[in-house]
Amino acid sequence: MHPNDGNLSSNPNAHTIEVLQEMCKLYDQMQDSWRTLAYRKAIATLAKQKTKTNTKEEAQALPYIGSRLAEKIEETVLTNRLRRLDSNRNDPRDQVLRLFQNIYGVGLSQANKWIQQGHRTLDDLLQKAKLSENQKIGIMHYNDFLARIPREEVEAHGAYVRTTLQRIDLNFEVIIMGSYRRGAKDSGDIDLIITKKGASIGKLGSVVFGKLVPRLFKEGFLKASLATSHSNDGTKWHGASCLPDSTTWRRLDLLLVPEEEMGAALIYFTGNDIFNRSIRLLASKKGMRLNQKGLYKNVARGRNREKITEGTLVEGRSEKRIFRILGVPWRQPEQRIC
Ligand code: DCP
Ligand code: MG
Ligand code: MN
Repeated sequence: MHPNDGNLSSNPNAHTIEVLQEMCKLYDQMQDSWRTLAYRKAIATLAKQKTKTNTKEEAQALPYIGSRLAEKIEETVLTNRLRRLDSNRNDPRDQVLRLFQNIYGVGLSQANKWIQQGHRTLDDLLQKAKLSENQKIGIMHYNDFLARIPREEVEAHGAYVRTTLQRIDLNFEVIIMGSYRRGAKDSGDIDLIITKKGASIGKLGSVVFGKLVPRLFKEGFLKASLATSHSNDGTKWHGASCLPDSTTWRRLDLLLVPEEEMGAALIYFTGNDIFNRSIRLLASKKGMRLNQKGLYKNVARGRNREKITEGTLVEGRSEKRIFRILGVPWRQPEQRIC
């Protein structure tokens, strides 16, 4: 789960969760996806407790918490910190690695490459490294993109896009998704679904890419497009936006969704990513497949669950019906944290 989903400050395990979240981030940056997932599940479990979890035994009795993690929870409660975290924080190489990996769009291998080339600071990179346009923007707006976006500001970006879009066509809708829809008090970026009743993906694309995006750039609201390798299927736009009275650039993601795919898109773009992984796994165990466009049946799968045929569409339109067909009790977005 994300630490800012729901209201964590009132949680009896708030401090423990904060420390575990830091550990989780370290493992994520080391691309240790197994430990990252284990930590995230444990964090979500702790966040649901009504009382403080103090001992190893108490922790281990909870779902998704094994003995090693239970020991770490006890250590955190007793010492207010984790030794493992301290040693990692003080290692200069890890500090540079973290600095570089916190550049938007930069992962472990790119960060390591720069370190091997002898770079140690953001200035080194700007002056000496060969950078892509995306990387330059990520470095120039390093602090902007790392900062959390208050809920009201997420709303203001959504409203800005909506107003501009509805001046082009009143029947367009803009829905704020991601951690915002899960009720988070602040978000890492702004995720918007753009849709219109009866409009095909081609029609949506021609309005959004042909009119909306150029207009938003001209007005100075959009500042940059940030291409990613998986964004060029004509349904997504990634970039940066900035409110008229501000100088802080925010990350903005647009997802174009035709009406008949709305339910599947709502599930996908609400997340969180862990929830998506588990609901997709459940679909695959039932011989179905869930992606951001729909729920499919009669999907032939091979030995390793890899799909052999696409299957036939069962449901795409309605979020609730997808849950029902999968046999998953309805969960409010606020509850979709693991
Ligand atoms: N998503 C996913 N798998 C990913 C990335 C995203 O399923 N690898 C889905 C679930 C996310 C949603 O897309 O909730 C939006 O992605 P974000 O990266 O914007 O994540 P959130 O909005 O959930 O959190 P944040 O506040 O950090 O933006
Ligand atoms: Mg988001
Ligand atoms: Mn996003």
